[in-house]
Amino acid sequence: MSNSQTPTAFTPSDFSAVQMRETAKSSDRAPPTHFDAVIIGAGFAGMYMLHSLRDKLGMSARVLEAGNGVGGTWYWNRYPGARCDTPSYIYCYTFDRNLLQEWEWSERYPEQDEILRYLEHCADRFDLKPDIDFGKRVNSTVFDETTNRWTVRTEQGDAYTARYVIAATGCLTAGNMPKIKGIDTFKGRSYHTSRWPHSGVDFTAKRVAVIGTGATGVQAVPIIAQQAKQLTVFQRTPAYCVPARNGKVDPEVTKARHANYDQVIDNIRKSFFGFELSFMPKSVLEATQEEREREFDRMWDQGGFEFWLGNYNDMFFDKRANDIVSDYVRGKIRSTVNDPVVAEKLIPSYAYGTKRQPLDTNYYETFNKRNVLLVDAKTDGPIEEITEKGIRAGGKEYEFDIIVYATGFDAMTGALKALDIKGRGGRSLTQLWEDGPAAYLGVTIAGFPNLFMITGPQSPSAFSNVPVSIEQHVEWITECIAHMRRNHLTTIEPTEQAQEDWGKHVIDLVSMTLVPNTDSWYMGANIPGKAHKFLAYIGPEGVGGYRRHCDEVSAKGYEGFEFASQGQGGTARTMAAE
Ligand code: NA7
Repeated sequence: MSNSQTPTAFTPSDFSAVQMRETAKSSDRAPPTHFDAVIIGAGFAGMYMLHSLRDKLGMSARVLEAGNGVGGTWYWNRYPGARCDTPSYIYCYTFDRNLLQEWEWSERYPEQDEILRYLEHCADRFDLKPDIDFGKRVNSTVFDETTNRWTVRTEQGDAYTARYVIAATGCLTAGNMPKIKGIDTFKGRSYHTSRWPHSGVDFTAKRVAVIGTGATGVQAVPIIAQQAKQLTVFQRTPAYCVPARNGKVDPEVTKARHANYDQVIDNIRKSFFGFELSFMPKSVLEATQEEREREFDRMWDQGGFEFWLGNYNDMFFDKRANDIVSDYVRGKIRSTVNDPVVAEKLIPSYAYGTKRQPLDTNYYETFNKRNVLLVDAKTDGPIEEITEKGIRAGGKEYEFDIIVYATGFDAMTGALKALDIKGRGGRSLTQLWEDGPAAYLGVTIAGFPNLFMITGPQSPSAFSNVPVSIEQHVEWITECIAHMRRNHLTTIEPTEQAQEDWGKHVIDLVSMTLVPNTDSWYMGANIPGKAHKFLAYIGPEGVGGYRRHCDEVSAKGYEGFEFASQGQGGTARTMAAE
């Protein structure tokens, strides 16, 4: 792969063109090519989907991938400090016990390049690459009701037809480049963390701005601050960070986990969020102050998501309980940041845990460095415009050589909308989802036959350890397609009623928590104009309960779905059971 094909610095309004440079290859229109299934995306999800359909069901399948390599998220997000916040031993495939035994992770939280090496290894091990077309960005996905086939087209001019389309496009794929006045006028270099140059960026002796303090900004800021002459962090909403406490994995621990992987897998599959964590079976309001402090300190010292997903069981539900947890983290920020004025700017006011928990390594400490400045939208004034020389905020112009946009994603729906999906009667998914997504079980959509989403909206997806949810969806979809093939069924789609009921269930459940009260990407609130609607699923028993529910749906002959079979006499539509 030549550097000319990799993302580079760019004019921000040219963001989509940057994504395109990655894929700019042949533009000749090729004749349609037919497969049983087209899978879009070659990350964790697309790779396992290909392996399942091709090697378990013997189907012809083709993966279309915009990048020039496998890895999805881990192919694109190469910014300084990029690493997974899930412990490595459970951020991997579990479907192949030999693969689990073969691979040894070096750190508690794997770095981007280690995950990418792992996925490369998996692609080679399962011989996936011959069935992946790289450098193909899908821009049209249309269902033909006369043939019951999908036609999938790419920006490169290719056309594929398939009985099934599986969108393995990821939850956090479509980068959010904010529409800030003057954004193209900046004469220095601009980068978005989700499209980082493969050759890296040298910050030495540079004046650098980072816009955004979500999980990405929190990882990047301490690393950039080590190199840059001057780093200015533009914060719109402060984050509650918990220490990652990353480190090398003790070989004895790895050995013990390898000896016990069946139990680990069982634990994560049945768990609430796909981790070996569960809430404490107690209200924080019932605990004595001494007991709380002891538990909070224990989780804080342990590091990682336990403080978020293994805390007292009323933290997500009761504002008074949440206040106690929030105050503990606020206290930690105050005691870490030397300048009390800066510390107050870094302290969030919303309920702890209702935005994605960033894990940090020296994030708050970085604001004690002399070369680091925090510009807070609330107290110093919001960003007004990007100028030729830098950024104007709160009436003051700050000058930079480099601006890094750590401004996140059009989460959950952005990548799906980019496929320009049209179902029965030419119905556009983008239009249908104007008021927010609707998807039965988060896997399928009424009026879009044989279209499946892996970790789609209204499934646990980004509110879980994603590989666990990916494997569950891939296995459920594989079994569903196997069922159709055994029963000579041509199409499957959910009924409008089932979809509506599921959507109501999703909203009813999340409404019991504090999550909808906070503006976050979980709620679609980070993108101007996007509908405010919860985009994931938090069930009464989480990932484990959701898995059981999906299995019950299939065991009841795919309850809520409608099948059609195409015989000689035309199409018969049934609520089929095996
Ligand atoms: P996030 O979590 O969406 O964070 C993006 C950050 O950028 C956040 O602090 C935003 O503030 C800020 N932002 C976004 N637009 C603007 C504008 N226009 N002006 C100023 N600041 C802005 O994305 P990440 O990449 O950090 O993390 C995404 C996920 O990737 C993460 O949760 C993990 O699951 C992996 P806001 O909070 O919206 O006020």
